Amino acid sequence: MTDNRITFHYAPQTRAFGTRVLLEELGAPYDLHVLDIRSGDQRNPDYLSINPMGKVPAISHRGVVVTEQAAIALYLADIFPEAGLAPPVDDPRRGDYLRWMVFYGSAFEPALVDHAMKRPPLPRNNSPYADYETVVAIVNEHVKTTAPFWLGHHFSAADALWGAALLWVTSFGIFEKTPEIAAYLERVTGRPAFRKAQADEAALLTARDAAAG
Ligand SMILES: N[C@@H](CCC(=O)N[C@@H](CS)C(=O)NCC(=O)O)C(=O)O
Repeated sequence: MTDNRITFHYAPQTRAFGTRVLLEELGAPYDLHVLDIRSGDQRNPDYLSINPMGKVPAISHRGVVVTEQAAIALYLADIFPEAGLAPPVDDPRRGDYLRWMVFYGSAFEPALVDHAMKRPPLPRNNSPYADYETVVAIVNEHVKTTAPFWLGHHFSAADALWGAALLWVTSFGIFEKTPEIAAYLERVTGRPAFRKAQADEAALLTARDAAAG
């Protein structure tokens, strides 16, 4: 029998949350390796041998290590095809799916972080994401026109990534919670997997605080 168990390198209240949502949506078996990033666990040599960036999330699966949220989501959704959270390779929706997963890390996050940090914008033709306004407009237009989920009718791994990220950026006030974004977030965060990931994370934080005294 193939061992499909995942080791999930995770820290609460981080970008690893979306991966946790996806693992729950997939019904994937996983063991948590919890890092305390406040005390620098992510820079221990053991962890740097897993992710030299010293970042979470990361996963280990059958001797394979995957880092970067979007890559992890693409990998997991393909490893558990029975959950139907990734359009198959010959599905016409596959192109859109791949585009949005990569756009998240290569355009959306850098655009938001640069803007939030008030970094001077690069000339549009040198910037990997054109400009902040374009990125925001593209995402808002997508959410307005594609419903109920990121790729249309069916929940996919793209929703675990984008749902967790939009929840994070709207709650930090660095992305506007338009009525359409709010409605999308309600649909994603109301799902049992999302709620379980939130409840499990809250329990972990409570246990950590109690242990710290
Ligand atoms: N590009 C990475 C970013 C991951 C990331 O920034 N993780 C943060 C937590 S939200 C982290 O591990 N920070 C610890 C540190 O940098 O020391 C991804 O998308 O997975």
